[in-house]
Amino acid sequence: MKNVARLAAAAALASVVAGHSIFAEFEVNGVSAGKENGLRLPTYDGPIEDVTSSAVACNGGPNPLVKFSPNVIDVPAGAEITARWIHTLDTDWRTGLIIDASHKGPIMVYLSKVSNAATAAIPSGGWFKIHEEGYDSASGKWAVDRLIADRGYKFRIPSCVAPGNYLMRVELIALHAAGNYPGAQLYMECAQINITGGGSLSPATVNFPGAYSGSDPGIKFNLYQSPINYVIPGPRPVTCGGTQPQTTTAARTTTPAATTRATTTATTTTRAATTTGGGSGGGQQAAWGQCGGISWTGPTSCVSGYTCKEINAYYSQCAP
Ligand SMILES: *[C@@H]1O[C@H](CO)[C@@H](O)[C@H](O)[C@H]1NC(C)=O
Ligand SMILES: [Cu+2]
Repeated sequence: MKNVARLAAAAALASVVAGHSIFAEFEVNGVSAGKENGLRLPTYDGPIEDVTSSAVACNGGPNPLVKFSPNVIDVPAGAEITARWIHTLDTDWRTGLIIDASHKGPIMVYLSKVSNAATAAIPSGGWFKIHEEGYDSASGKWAVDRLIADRGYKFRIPSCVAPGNYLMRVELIALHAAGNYPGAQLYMECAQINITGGGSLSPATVNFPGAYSGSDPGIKFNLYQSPINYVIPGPRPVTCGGTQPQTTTAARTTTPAATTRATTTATTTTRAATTTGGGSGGGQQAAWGQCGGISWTGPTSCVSGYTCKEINAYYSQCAP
């Protein structure tokens, strides 16, 4: 009966693109701001692939922004944010598809200060990174693997960020087809937040477009090599005077000088690796899902109307 349920689910997904995802809700210290609240959203869950387009800042372009929340969400500096990506806006993050497991890659968060987050034009400048996580060779997990396992992705607003309104750019990059450029799939939406408390951080900033190029090793990247040495694109995240702004729980008892060095890398590695199911054996893969490739053990046939097409030796997907 599991298979029946899976087939029914696959059939239901056949009319939409199964691989994609959309950042559509967030929590502040464990309290949801409400689905689609405080966000600028497209209804289509597709990626941005052109890192030189203006849509690389807060989506739009091929996925027009059509859902504007009128609300700005208060976020205390130092707060823990949980970002919820869901496959489509109709998905329930508790039970539904988050993003296809093939879509491995890093997760990053940037802020840009604006006067009124509800009404500001999407800024091309002023962006600074507050969090990043790529690949952890110790656990063999990408940030996206943790997002899928946890049905949400946690990060912290650095306590030293200056108070005020910001657009918060929460970004996931799927690398399954990133061997050539364009190919990396950037999934980001921008939240409208008002940081309260905080400090007086005055960070160096980058532009979107501008922070990434098609030749960046973090954008043009072969996911299927071994060992994996992944360089997260963009600048390194800001730090607050040696205080690690990430969600690591390890107590730091090092000297100030050593701490300053240690905090320049932000990948958290303290979580135990929880595994997610990979391929599921039989059944038919949904539209755009993975259906083949070296070490793939999941379904190799596709739902009606789709055939399994090879993208490279490691990844085939169900295409019309
Ligand atoms: C941001 O928060 C501060 C501090 O609570 C408040 O005074 C201000 O009105 C808020 N601004 C917006 C635009 O929400
Ligand atoms: Cu996709």
